[in-house]
This record gives sequence, C-alpha cells and structure tokens, in this order.
Amino acid sequence: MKRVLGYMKNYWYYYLFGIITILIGITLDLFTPIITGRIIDDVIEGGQKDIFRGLIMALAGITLGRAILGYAKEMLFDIVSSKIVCILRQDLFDHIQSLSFGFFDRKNTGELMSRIKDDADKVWQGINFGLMLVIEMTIYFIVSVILMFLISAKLSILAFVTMPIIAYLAISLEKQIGDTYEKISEQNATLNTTAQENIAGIRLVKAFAREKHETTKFLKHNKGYYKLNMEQARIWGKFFPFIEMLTNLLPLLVIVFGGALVIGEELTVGTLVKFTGYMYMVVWPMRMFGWLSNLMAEARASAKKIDKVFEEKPDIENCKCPTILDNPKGKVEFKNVSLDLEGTKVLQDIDFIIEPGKTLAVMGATGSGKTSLINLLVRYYDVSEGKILIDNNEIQNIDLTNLRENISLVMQDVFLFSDTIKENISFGSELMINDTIVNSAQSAQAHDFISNMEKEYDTIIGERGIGLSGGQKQRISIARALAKECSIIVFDDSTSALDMKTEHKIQQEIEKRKDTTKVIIAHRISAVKNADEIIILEEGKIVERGNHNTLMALKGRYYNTFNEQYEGFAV
Ligand code: DGT
Ligand code: MG
Repeated sequence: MKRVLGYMKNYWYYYLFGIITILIGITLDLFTPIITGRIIDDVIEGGQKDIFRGLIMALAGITLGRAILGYAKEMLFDIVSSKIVCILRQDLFDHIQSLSFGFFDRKNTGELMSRIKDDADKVWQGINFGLMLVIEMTIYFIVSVILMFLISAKLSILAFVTMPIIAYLAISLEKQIGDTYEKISEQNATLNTTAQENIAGIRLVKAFAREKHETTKFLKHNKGYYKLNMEQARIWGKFFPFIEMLTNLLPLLVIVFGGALVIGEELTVGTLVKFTGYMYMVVWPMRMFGWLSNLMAEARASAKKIDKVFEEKPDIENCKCPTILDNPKGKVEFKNVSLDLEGTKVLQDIDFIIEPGKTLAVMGATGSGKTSLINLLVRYYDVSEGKILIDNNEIQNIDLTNLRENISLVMQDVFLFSDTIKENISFGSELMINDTIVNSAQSAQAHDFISNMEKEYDTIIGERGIGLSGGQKQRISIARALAKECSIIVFDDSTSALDMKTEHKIQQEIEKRKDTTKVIIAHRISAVKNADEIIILEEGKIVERGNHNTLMALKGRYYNTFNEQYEGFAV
C-alpha cells in the first residue's frame, strides 16, 4: 500500500486537477435543486414567466458542463491510475527478475502471475474509479448534508435516523466481504497455477493419459473458486436488500413528513423539492458505500500481496564494492566447497583447480551434486563453506552481472523462448553479428537442420522449443552458449540427447577453443575422456579424480563405467 501511495504522490497534480473537476461538478449539481425549486415557487406558483427561459438555459448549461467535467474527471483518473499501475507492474516484474533461485523454489509461476496481473488490476480499480468515487461521494455527502440542515433541520434529522443503520450494515458487509476476498484471491492463484502447469505439461499429461485426473484436479479448484464467489454473493445478498430498502424508505419518509410541513405552511413546495434534490445526493453515496468499501478493501488486500513480493530480498546480493573482471583468463578454483540446502549436505569438501583453457569433466550418478556445482559457480546459490575463485578473485566479490556475463552455460534443462531461432541463439544481444550466430550454430551442429527450415534462422519456434526434436533443442542451446564467447563455458549434461557422432563433432569444435576453460558434465565416457581432469562425484563428495588413463589404471568407478558402456566393444 505504501508503495502505491508513494507512486501516487509523484502524480499529485493529476489528483489535484481531478479533485478540482469534481468540486466544480458538484457545485454545478448543487444549483440544480435551487433552480428546480425556483421554477416551482417563482414560475409555476409565483407566475414569473420571464425568468423561466433563463432558468431552463441555466439547467441546460449545467447539464452540458457536467458532461464535459465528467469526461475530464474520468480521463484524469484513468490516465493517472494506468500510469501508476504500469510502473507498479514493471517494478514488480523487475524486482522478481532480481530475486534469487531460493525464492523461485518456494513460489510457483501461477501465484506470481496472479500478482503481476490480477492483483495489479485490482489496485488499478482502487486508485481509479474507486478513489474517484470515494472523493466524490464524501464531498457530495458532506455538502448535501449541510445544505439539507440549512433548508430544514427538522426534515434532516428525520432523514438521518436511517443513516447509522446503513453505516452499520455497510461496515459489516465490508468486513465479511474482505475475509472472503482474501480466500478468493488465494484460490485464484491456485487456479492459475493449476491451469498453467497443466498447459505447460500437456504432453506429459497426454502421454500418461492423465487428462481425467487433471480435469478432476482443475474441477476441484474451480469448484472451490465458484463456492467462494457464491459465498461472496450470499453476503451481498444478505446485506444489499436492507441497504436498498432503507435508502428507498428515506425519500418516502421525507415526502410524507415534508408534505405535512408544506400543508402546515412551514415549507414551500419548491423548498421541499430542493430538499428532496439534495437528499438524493446523500442517498446515492450511502448506496454506494457498501460496494465502494468492498472495492477498496480488495484493492488494499491486493496491494498488500504485491508489497509482500517487494519485501522479498534476493538471497544472493551483489558485493558493496564489486570487482569487474576485464577479459578474464578463466582460471576456476573450488577451495573446500560445501553446500547445504535445507539441512541436506548437497556438496562436501569440493576442491579443484582448472587452469585457463583446460577442461574439467564431472561424472557421477544422478543426484550426486553435479548441477549444484554449477549453481554455485554462477552464484544461483552461495557456498555454505569454502571459496570459489575465478582468476584468483573470490566470486562473492565479483559483480554479479559481470560474473554471469563471463560464464557461458548450457543448462541441463533446455529452455527456449517462443521466438525466432536467431533470437534464441543471440538471446537479445543486439551487438551480435550474424556470422557469430551462424558460426556458433555450425559448431553446435545445428546449422544444417536450421538451413533446411523454410525461414532458416528466422523460423519461430514454439514455447519451450515445440516443433523441434530433443537433440535439436539441445544443439540450439549449445549454439546459444557458444555464441556468448566467454572465457568459461559449462555444459551440463548437454549432449545427452545426441548421437555419438554428433556429440563427437561438437566436442571437436569445443576443443578448438584453446583459450576457453571448459566444464563438461556428462554420463558418457565418450564425452569426458579427453578432459584434462575428470572428477567423479558420489553423494556430493569427490570419490575419484584423474585423467582418463590414470582413472582406468585405478580400476575403480570410472573403470567400471567404462566397461559397462563399452562392453563388447574394442576401443
Ligand atoms: P542429475 O542432473 O540428475 O544427473 O543430478 P545432479 O548430479 O546434477 O544433482 P543435483 O546437483 O541437481 O542435485 C544434488 C542433490 O541436491 C539432490 O539430492 C537434490 C538436491 N537438490 C537440488 N536442488 C535442491 C534444492 O533446491 N533444494 C534442496 N533442498 N535440495 C536440492
Ligand atoms: Mg544435474
């Protein structure tokens, strides 16, 4: 909420103009009952026909003025609230971008989508017509009440008897609706998550013929959402008729008692009409009170939810005086590194040095900590113990962006954007020339299949690379990493979907990069055997290390893997 108020402060002049238009509008409105009163008292009863035209013209003028002011007011509030929510949404998106892996491990996509879209929309409603109406209603209410008292204190007291009851009903309504809205908003996030996950994983769902299971799951959340909405409608249903009844009763009471005052000649008919005119200006805000407080409660709740995301701080922070690596040589050093995640020892006492241009290969069973090693190198997580150094600089002291700019990573889980192949390889780097893109694709053995496509590098690939084979996706992600041209490149199980021949060709291309330090994570001996050092991980610890020959001579795990993979082949 504070954040939204801060943005609003920056645009105070829009609100000032908005309030001015509201004030002028209301002032014009206040003349309407006076004019109608005069038409009745002076023209109809008093027979002053000469002023009739003037009064009618004044009424027409007021109507026109109201229309123009109404338009200006709507526009002002629309513009300022859209501006503010646009900035809020952008800041929220940027903030989410800055958060660390740990945050995304805890949150799911659907929930964050709800914050960016639905909650921001609710805030928009609140600071747009919500706020506009609150200001308008309050002024209307106060001014009309004063004028009513000035005209007839007796009638006013009568009219206000019903007011505390309406206020009580509206406050109870707001509280109950507020509680339900909280649940509706949570359920909305769950519904979003369920739909998003199902659509993203639709192929898996179909492969396992689990459509029915997914439909049931969605139905459950959908029904929950429906029930909560019904609960909200029921609460409305419970209070609304009373509010309606009381606000309708008010004019009736005024006409009956006002009529009596007219008969008793305490009041003229014109004054009664004038009074009734102002009374309607009071009734309107009263009717809106419940609905408005509900709308504002929702906006407040959504703003609070957005604030919660803003309160999240990245676990991985940039160093206060960060070092910038200028053309690093690419020496990588792990010094007794350990990583604990939620009480699990994922890595323990990892120690190695890769000299610039050399290759380290990492092998190990699934879950042994290979990817975690890389997550530490690019600071997705920070080490629990030990140090990681690049060119003798501790990575915690290196500027975070600079660190990541200097490491090229082919992730195990290939991610491609629904964009052109060219965009996916250059990844938005406008400075990248076409030659770099094509050369990288050639090295990644992707150029041929890309050239065979109708639009070649301009072919748009579907979300996550739909329309491409697993191996094609891997090759594009390798091309993306090669195009980045860094002094350190990491391949996390990135040739697993390729045949041995293609894998070998890519390897040869990578080996040509003599100045690049390479980290290759793989399960196949063929992918690691040329490395300068091979380490074998087991439950987060290095259990064997050496090059191909020394490890073979050791006749340990590496040797056994070799025999399993090459059984029956003479190599
Ligand atoms: P792979 O890719 O299947 O061959 O396996 P690795 O060797 O790449 O395994 P890795 O590093 O992804 O995971 C090592 C262990 O760490 C595994 O037991 C799962 C655990 N782990 C990974 N990420 C997280 C996390 O975010 N939180 C917790 N608590 N544990 C994690
Ligand atoms: Mg892995």
